[in-house]
Amino acid sequence: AAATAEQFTDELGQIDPEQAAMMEELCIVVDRDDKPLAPATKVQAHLCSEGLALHRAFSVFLFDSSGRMLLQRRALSKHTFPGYWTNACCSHPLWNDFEMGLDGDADSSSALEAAARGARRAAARKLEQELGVPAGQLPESALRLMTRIHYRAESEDGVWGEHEVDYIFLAQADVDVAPNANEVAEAAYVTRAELRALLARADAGDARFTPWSRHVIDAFAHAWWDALGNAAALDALADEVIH
Ligand code: DMA
Ligand code: MN
Repeated sequence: AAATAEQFTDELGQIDPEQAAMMEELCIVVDRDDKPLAPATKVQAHLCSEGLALHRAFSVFLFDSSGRMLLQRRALSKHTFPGYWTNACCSHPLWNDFEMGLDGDADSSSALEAAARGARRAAARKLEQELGVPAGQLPESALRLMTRIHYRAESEDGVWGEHEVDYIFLAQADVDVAPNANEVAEAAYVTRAELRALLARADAGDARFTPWSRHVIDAFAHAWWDALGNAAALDALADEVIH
């Protein structure tokens, strides 16, 4: 921890102090097949100058019972993609047995099942810290793993970036949302038509979407919308591929 603070003092000094305090979290560096290789601090894994090591992440796409999708606009205090619209909640499972799913009956489950279990736990942690969703309102079993995507994107400043295997979870539930202002500038439920209108605004340069949320929306979310509420149809849309 001391080495991190010393090594990246300049970069950490430029960002929001509450965000900087979380930059010693240990991300899970993985290979292209999503096999864990080593821990890396969040600061190291997200600095373009450090090479953006591929690491594990999750993205929750949350719908309410009437089928509206929860979007958030990232707080300006976020060093990556500040002020961008994105899906309900994203972050990283951490390098520990609990969030790597290596505790308990790990021996009897596949590597993907274990990793997904860990990612669901990280999602529960961040849904509470970022959006104020009370623990238990969205049980881990409610997070349906739809797919994984591998992507790399630099933030506009060229200093910070992402390079992730992102676990894409879908959930449909009515939850209480109380956004943490250090994480989220604004949260809003949108109908399919309202999302289309916001995407059109983004295409016109009037709003911005994070690259991962835009990709998932364009490639997958429209099909999910047709299948919402139908477990078999949602199962049919899920896969074990890293896109
Ligand atoms: C990182 O999200 C994860 C993805 C899928 C981009 P984030 O920047 O919101 O993470 P954190 O809230 O941990 O800073
Ligand atoms: Mn990341």
